[in-house]
Amino acid sequence: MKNKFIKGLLVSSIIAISTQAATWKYAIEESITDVQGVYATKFKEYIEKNSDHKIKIYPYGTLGESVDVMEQAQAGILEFVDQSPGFTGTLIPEAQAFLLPYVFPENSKAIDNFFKNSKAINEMFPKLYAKQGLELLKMFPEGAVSITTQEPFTKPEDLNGKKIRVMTSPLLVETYKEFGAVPTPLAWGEVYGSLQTKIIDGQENPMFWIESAKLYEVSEVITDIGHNIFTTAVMANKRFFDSLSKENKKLVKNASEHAFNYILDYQKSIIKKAKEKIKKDKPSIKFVTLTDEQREPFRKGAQNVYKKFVELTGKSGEKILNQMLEDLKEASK
Ligand code: 6CS
Repeated sequence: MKNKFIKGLLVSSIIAISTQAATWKYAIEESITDVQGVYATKFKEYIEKNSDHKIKIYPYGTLGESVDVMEQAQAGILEFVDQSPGFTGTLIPEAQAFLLPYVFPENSKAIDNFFKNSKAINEMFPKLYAKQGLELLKMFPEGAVSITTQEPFTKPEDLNGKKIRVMTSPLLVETYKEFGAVPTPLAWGEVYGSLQTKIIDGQENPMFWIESAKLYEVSEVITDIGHNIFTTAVMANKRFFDSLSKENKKLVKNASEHAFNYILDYQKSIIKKAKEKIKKDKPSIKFVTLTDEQREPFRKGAQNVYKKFVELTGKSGEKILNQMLEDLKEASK
């Protein structure tokens, strides 16, 4: 009788602990008004509306560079983290599949379908992230990647000798070598200053970020060669996620879905405004879109980057890339 009573007491206190209101820490690589910040805010709103838990968002600059923040998430100091494959590539080489040039279509409906339904994202990548102590919750697009430079370019030879900053991914280094440039991997915090002091000549990023981080102030030309869509990923510390009750796991999944559905349209809606703001602030800026014909040599170079990806990631990378290509075909139907 006494044993039963103690057992009951134990069970109810375990339930009480696992359902206790908590404050979960969530770090992003951008400011609160940027795409990752808007996603995190939607996630927070859902969690706080549907539970007693609270979310504290840590924007870029509060906890260190992206790589430092990831270490904190893996160690369980942070419960949630947003990190883009451009940085995760050193930890999970296969994540660099999202950086491969000319893999994504330019059709935005197809891109949405892909991020919603991709088997690679929803079934294969979570296993790879889990091996690094991370529960992959969502991957989402932040817009087409443009290249900023000091001078116009229309072919790879024009980029010869030009130092183009990339995120710290070996695959992005290979990409820009194929594009004719001198790839220069740098942490985000060094980009504006390096452009200003002319240590580098250019960099690549989506339009909203070129505007919000004021990269256009230290660039003369913004060129679209249609080579990539900026992808990011939100994950939870796996030990933390696994320790959650069934309801809390569901809460986190639902909050992710809620934020994801919002962000797909949101990230599209800000591109035009960003471009207009840049033009207004710096009328001398040149926007260039390469024609299909002009893109051809860049597409050709991309073939070697695919080979390099398989070299870097082996059978596992090849398998996931093939699945991604199949998912993209399906998404474009
Ligand atoms: O280029 C970068 O490093 C940054 N770009 C974006 C769009 N988000 C965060 C990242 O650190």
